Amino acid sequence: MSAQAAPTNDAPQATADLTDGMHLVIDALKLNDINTIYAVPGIPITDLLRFAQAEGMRVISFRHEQHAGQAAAIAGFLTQKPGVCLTVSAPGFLNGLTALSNATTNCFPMILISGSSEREIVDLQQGDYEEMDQLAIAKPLCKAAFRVLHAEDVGVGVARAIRAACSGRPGGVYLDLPAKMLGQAMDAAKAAKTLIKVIDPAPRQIPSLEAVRRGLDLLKSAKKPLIILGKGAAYAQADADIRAFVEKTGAPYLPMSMAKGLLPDTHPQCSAAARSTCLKEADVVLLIGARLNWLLSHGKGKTWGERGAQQFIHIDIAPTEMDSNVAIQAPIVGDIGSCVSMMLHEMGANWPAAPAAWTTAIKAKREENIAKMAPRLQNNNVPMDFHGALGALRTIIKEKPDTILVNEGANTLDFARSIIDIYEPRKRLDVGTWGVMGIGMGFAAGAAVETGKPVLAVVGDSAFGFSGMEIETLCRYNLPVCVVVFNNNGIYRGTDVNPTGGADVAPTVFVKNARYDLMMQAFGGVGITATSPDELGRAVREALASGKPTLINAVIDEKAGTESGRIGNLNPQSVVKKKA
Ligand code: FYN
Ligand code: ADP
Ligand code: MG
Repeated sequence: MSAQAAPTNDAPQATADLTDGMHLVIDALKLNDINTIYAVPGIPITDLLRFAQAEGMRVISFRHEQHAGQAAAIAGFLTQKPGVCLTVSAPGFLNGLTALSNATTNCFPMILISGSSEREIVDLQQGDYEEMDQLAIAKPLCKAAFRVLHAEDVGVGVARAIRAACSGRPGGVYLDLPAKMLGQAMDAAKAAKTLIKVIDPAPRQIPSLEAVRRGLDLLKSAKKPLIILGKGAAYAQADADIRAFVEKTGAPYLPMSMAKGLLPDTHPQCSAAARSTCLKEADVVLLIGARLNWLLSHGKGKTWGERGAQQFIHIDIAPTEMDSNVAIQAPIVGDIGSCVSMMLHEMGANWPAAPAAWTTAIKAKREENIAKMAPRLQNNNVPMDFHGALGALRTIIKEKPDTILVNEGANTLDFARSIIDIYEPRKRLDVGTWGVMGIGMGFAAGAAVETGKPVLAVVGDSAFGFSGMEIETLCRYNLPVCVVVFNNNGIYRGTDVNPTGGADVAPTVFVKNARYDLMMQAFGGVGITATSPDELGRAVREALASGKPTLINAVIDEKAGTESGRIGNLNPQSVVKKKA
């Protein structure tokens, strides 16, 4: 589409038969059914954002590029189309890199587009405005990176970015657009011919029949089969086949955090509540879209019973993921939808039930752990502890299973993962593979914009601090997000003290009894403080029913937290004896 009259700025008025780089970027995105841009305006992209909005795209402006990028990244995870984040040059580009890297690490399709300085000045290091070789800096942090120097190449650049982000293992892509190119004019009719509608950006990767049969033979031979579902399985959107496959095997399964809800956490085969036993004792482990990385102790050591006796079947779209940590006896390389449907077909009608001795043992362990935890979830203590507060939220998600839960923190993350059951696919969005604090408000905004569903963001007070200013963004777009800040006065807890007795507080302690709810009121949102699980439950129900941007400051006992939640073991232990 040729350029429209600029809505409100002094940019040169494009004439009917001319277009320019900015409009070609918009046309290329719209041609590929990308209709939302997450951004922070500024030189040289402010007008591009104005034009995009004038041409019917949704433009969501944030206060910091990292959170615009996190919103774009989670948009990619939820829709399988690349989320697009647009930033200014240099500092704005750098602010977007955490999100670009996080998308790549988590295999979310996302495109970071940044304005940049002119090559001829940057390459001679002559000191341009925000001079930086952004393409070179981005390359190691993303799946692919491209620069477009001529307006007639915008169509190719956007097409390549889309295909790189979505095909194979999805990930983050960087697209570098120097300011001069954005203003480059060209004949509109000629320009239209340079645009590319990407055909089949994420082609199915069909596994070999031999690999599928090898995997099924190994699974059938198992005395103690275990299936582990990872966020790749959630991303695949092959929900019905995955459920049918898991149920056909009858085997216990473990959902990694963002795979929760592929089958309801209350499913009889869900063995999350017997995690340690499953990992220690399984003899054949089928990984579906889950990597044997740190979250699974690299497939070896104490977590796996030190026996090294497990045999692994691994379904992943990335061939080089196989053997990355331990030997994989049955690699099945392909997209999960194709792999699972082929396995279902090859299993035929008479697949043997999983060995009863194993399923019975796991069921017993699961019920024992659930029974042990149950009473702790019913308390109405004041000040609240994590279990009482999360017990109230657990009940609400059970009542409203289509609510999207965003979760970050240390104790707030780790306790919520095992306490709040998820019932539908892609309804739990959290810190994922990299443990990034600060995904909260960006993920909440992106999920609300992309799905229109109610979002409940349950975040630690420290985690909230990384993106807290974005509650103004939530209010500005009136997004249906209820933020619950678990306020325990600090990182992990609020009780550390400065051993010197000096005036400075301990490094992990915050202002006592901070009123995060008043921040939300400052922007016209609903701000409430809750001091008991009952109060918290009432306030969240009201917020989800109203659809209004709400922040609930949930006062948690500052003694309740543990250092680093469930991963305290990752902290180095000092040999130096603490001064008495
Ligand atoms: C789980 N469990 C349950 C339930 N669900 N018991 C009762 N009821 C329910 N519903 C049990 C489970 O069987 C385990 O007990 C225990 O609770 C913990 O389960 P979890 O959390 O799934 O398992 P674990 O051991 O913590 O998993 C390791 C991990 C996880 C690394 C995958 O901790 C994780 O994902 N951490 C992310 C940390 C992070 O990224 N933090 C951000 C940075 S903040 P047992 O089976 O008896 O062991 C840091 O400071
Ligand atoms: P809790 O609910 O346990 O009190 P908080 O949100 O208060 O959790 O604290 C979580 C904290 O964990 C983070 O804010 C941060 O200080 C720490 N942390 C752990 N891993 C990371 C990481 N990868 N990046 C930044 N902070 C981290
Ligand atoms: Mg805290």
